[in-house]
Amino acid sequence: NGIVVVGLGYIGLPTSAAIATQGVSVTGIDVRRDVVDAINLGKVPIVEPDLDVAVAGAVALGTLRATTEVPSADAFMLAVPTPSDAGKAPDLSYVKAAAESIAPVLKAGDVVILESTSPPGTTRRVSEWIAAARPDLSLPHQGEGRHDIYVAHCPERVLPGRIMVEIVENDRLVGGITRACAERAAEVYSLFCRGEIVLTDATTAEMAKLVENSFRDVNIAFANELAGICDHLDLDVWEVIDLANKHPRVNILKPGPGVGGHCIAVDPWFIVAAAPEQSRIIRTAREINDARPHAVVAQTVSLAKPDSTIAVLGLAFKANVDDLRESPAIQIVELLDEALPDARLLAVEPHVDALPPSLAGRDSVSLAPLGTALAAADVVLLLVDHQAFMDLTLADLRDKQVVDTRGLLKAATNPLERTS
Ligand code: SAJ
Repeated sequence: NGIVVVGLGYIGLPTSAAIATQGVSVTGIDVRRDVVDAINLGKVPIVEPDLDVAVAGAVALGTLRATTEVPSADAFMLAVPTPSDAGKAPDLSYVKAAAESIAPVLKAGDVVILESTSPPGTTRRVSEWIAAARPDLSLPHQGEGRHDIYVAHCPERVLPGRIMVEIVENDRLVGGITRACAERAAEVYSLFCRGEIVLTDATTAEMAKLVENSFRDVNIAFANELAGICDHLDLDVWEVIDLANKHPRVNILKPGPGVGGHCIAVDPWFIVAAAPEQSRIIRTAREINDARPHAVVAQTVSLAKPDSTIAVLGLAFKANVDDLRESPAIQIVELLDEALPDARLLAVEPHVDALPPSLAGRDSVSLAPLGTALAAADVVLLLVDHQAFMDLTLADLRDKQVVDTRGLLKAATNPLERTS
């Protein structure tokens, strides 16, 4: 009867394509008609390496189709957003709506899998929401032994930019409300995963996923704190980190202009919300990373004149993606425009052809090709280490003020040679 995937975004669409490529029939559901229509034409509304080929191939093969109406199936995967504002309770309304949208077509034996990153306890709530909509079915949270529907959490873990590789290769956690739930959900992943499939309970899987992203956030915060310390001590943070990382058990991440994207800057708050008293490092790391854009703006303002032309290299939240969601670069341009209203801001972002809404209405902000922006600029602010900027050197920018938040233009010589 096939698999239904609810939500055709950065996770749902690649997952649908990966399963459909194996010859299994997949129906993708999205509330957006334009997204559904594009996919049925074999087109992909997001930029992700190899996703376009996989979707076009599966649509041509006839194993992938998209629609707005949920059909009957054997397995249902929910891949919808779980937004959260700093420190506030996460918004589970999309998960609830997705659970309620599949409830009418569920039949005994079906498996329901929550892929969305979620606060501890959400998978049980999915089971409760389905039970409320379908009193004729027994659900696993009711704890009465055998149940009609199997409910599990299998958190997505793919890295944007490498999604099509990681969706197949990564190990997967499958957390069932009961063991039978985990076993049924694992069968679905064995259709397309080559990594290890590890069974656990639903709440442990929810927490493990949040811990993965919090681990990364805390480690990036450590690097960002070092950037502030080295700046204060007039040392090159990149050099300090390179040297410290020569120790066999030290592996410091890279400082940057802040932490963006939909996951790492959001998920730690789920833990803080669930255990506020206990989550001290996790909360502080979030605060350190959230403060970075302000530090970058202060440094740029200190180097610029009120009417400077500033080339801003990169708007995406990280290298080589087109995703501007929750990008610290966008926040930096907004803050700079407010701090220097007479400056001209030329944004260079090779992955998009229009400014995002929060920048589009601003007279002093425009998109420009790299060459044009560099020729016009007094100040160069490097925010994203895109491949397109890799050939730049400090020598190219010698007559300009430079703020390099990604260490791309770091001096090539040893400090001993620079001071002698
Ligand atoms: N960043 C730094 N310094 C670094 C590494 C990253 O400043 O050394 C910044 C990036 O520029 C970016 C942000 O952090 O703004 C996040 O980028 P990322 O590449 O670390 O992570 P995401 O958000 O693209 O994907 C993460 C991944 N999680 C982990 O690596 C633990 C991915 O595996 C998850 O599936 C994804 O979150 C998710 O959806 O949860």
